[in-house]
Amino acid sequence: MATRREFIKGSAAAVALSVMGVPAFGAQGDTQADTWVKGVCRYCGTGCGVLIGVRDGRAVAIKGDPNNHNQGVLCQKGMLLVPVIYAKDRLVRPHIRKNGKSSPLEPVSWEEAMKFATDKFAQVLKEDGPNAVAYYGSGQALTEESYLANKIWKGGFKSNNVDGNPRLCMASAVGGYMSTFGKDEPMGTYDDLDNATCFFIIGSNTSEAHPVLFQRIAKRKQSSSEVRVIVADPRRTNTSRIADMHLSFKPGTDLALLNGMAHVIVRDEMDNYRFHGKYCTFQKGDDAVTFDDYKAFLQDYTPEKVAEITGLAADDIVKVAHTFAQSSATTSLWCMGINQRTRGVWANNLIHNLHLLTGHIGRPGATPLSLTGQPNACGGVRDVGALAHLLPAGRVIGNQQHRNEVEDYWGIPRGSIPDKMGLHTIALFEAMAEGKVKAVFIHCTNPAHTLPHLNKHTKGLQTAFVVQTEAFMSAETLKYADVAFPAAFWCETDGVYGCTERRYALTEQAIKPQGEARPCVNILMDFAKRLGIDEKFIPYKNAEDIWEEWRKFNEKGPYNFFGITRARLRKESGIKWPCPSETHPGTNLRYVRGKDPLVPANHPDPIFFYGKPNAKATVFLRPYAPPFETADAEYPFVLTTGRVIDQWHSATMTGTVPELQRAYPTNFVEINPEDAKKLGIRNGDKVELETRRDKMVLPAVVTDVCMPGLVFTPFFDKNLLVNKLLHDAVDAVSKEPEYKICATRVRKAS
Ligand code: MGD
Ligand code: MGD
Ligand code: SF4
Repeated sequence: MATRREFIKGSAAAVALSVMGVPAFGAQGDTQADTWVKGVCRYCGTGCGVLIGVRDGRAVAIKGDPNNHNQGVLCQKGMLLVPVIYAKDRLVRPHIRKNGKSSPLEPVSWEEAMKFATDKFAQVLKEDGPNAVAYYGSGQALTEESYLANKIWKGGFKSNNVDGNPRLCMASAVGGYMSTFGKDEPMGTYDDLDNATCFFIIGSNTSEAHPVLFQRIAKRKQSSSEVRVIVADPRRTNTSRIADMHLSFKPGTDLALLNGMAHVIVRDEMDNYRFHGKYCTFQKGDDAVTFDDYKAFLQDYTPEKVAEITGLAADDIVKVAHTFAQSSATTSLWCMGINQRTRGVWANNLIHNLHLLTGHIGRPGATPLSLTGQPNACGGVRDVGALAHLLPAGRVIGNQQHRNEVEDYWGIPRGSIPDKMGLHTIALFEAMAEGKVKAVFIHCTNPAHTLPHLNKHTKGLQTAFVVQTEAFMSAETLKYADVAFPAAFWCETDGVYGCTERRYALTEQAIKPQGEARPCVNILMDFAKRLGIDEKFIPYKNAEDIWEEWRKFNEKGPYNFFGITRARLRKESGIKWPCPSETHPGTNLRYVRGKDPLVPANHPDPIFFYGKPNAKATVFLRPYAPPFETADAEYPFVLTTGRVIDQWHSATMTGTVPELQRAYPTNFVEINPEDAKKLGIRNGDKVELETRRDKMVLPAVVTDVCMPGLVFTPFFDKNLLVNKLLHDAVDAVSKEPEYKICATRVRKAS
């Protein structure tokens, strides 16, 4: 077996080839297409524009959209999307399990499947009430689907049990933006990557998870000797290849590092007093404090103390803080290494703190920019509020005025939306196991593979009645489904995706759905109407009607994208909100006078944090706290999990493409050569990982990507469900699980 380093070199070459070498107008497949239909890549939150070549009603080719932000460039996953549509294991007929969980899934007609599903839901709604039903959705669903499901559940069934996989992914970033700036979503965009002189990349393996953005960062680095790249990740990933400084520190100690950087910046007077003095307040818990209190708090984070906690050299902490502060424009990028943590929201706050302290914000190249994982977690779930505590456009369940605004817009009596938050993901699956939630509608996600602590949470799927929309037979969750509805896949239907940079873009229908598959908005509407939801409440003929309603919802308020009409989306390759009118070009620099249309032109200050009642962003005093599990004498290693470039989550899609599957055929465990030597493990040996939850044997990849004491495994392989090993402790605020850190034993398997 190739070492991880060799893998990475191979992947790096693949990235270079597929990302850098592919000419902007190159295409994969048969280029003799009759028509080219505009869309967005099905995979990551980079949101690359694509053109799908169609001939005789079949998708035959794909190329990057030269007019979208990716300028015609795609990575290998994007380039290999077309064959996924025609994979042999596409789910193309409705199925039901007639006699309970142990009976087989059998193909039936749509009518029989719908009746079976809605009879059970009707029974549960009648006998157990709205809190006994739930919707579990996805940042991969189209915006219209998530908006519709949210409306049906919260306004129709009167159940706030609406959650989804963004809870596992971006919830901590949402918590960070909401608490620091008062509103969700980044203020920066990808244009900042072309202007930054310092990149602070923390907890993101950009090269494997957002390859086209990585290429843009690499290009920027090559363009000027002034540009510095700092990568803070316990693993020496492919991303660190372009780093001037790679900080490999003890997993879970980011809070100390970030406070340490703030300490140095303030101590060495590299903070921008004019900026934070004017635009910020300081807060400890719920209490307002002063800048001097903050300085006193930072005394606990001298470089020497932080070095002890993190394992870094004190000098490196000073150097990194100076580089961050002294560059002319610093962009921070982060992803799951920060979010999937029991202190994920705090870690997000501390990244924002660094920008607010130094004034690296609101200028081209100077911004905190969280990278979104899924193609539509931003637009589809965060913006439409399809989570248990949210309502559309930044409103929250807990606020009566917000509920009333939504009720009025939806034309339902005030008091219809329950005032109590629904169940967040982990609580939802627990409630399913306890029999409190009796029926769940799972849409475009595969929780039986991707939830943490799987042995515990699959009990919920085993106990509750499960209706699932799916596109591929290999999805692990189908093993628990009572009803499987075949979903029209990417480019078999139309809808909007919203990516990392607040850009909404349309994926148009290019071909007919395979077999009997149907667009999920049709499935949801049929389902709801059979359950008595009034036609007038969901009066849509198609996804476009839903978009119209949603666009108009946002005519006023801080999420304004009234100007993003379907007609514009058809013509333009994505538009970034705020965008209040049909002639507005979209916004790059949010909260900036003269750039953001929501900042009045005559506002006295150049920056206006209008998300906050006092128009000031908050610098939070957040102390270091260790992760939920740390290595100890009994379980002496830290296990972390994550992505590889060629596989997507549970691999139902990428696993069908031989070129991608061959690159990473199975999960494996990365282990440092020092540790391997001590344990007598060689490359390719079978290694047993044992945590407090379960144990599992995986092939070893001996490599210095992991620091000593740390092991890494990807999670795509359904034959080795590594999520059985993980705990399900969540962030106190965002309720996002700490996938990134648990304690484990490591031994050579006999
Ligand atoms: P991960 O591999 O999950 O990817 O994108 P990323 O977050 O970039 O984790 C990133 C890094 O966090 C890892 O390199 C890991 O070593 C590091 N890390 C672990 N513990 C710590 C820690 O304590 N501190 C810090 N600072 N870092 C730590 C995820 C993104 O990728 C997401 S959310 C989705 S949904 C998409 N999924 C996806 C995919 O499945 N496959 C591919 N190829 N691309 C994808 N893109 C998106
Ligand atoms: P996917 O494989 O993307 O993973 O977790 P999931 O969302 O569960 O599941 C998408 C499902 O939708 C697949 O079954 C696919 O076949 C199906 N599908 C594809 N296209 C369509 C369609 O058009 N319509 C419908 N209805 N279905 C479709 C992702 C989750 O994983 C995320 S987002 C994160 S950030 C977490 N990260 C993470 C981690 O870092 N480590 C570990 N160990 N586990 C993790 N799990 C989480
Ligand atoms: Fe698709 Fe992400 Fe690759 Fe772009 S970078 S082509 S969105 S997988």
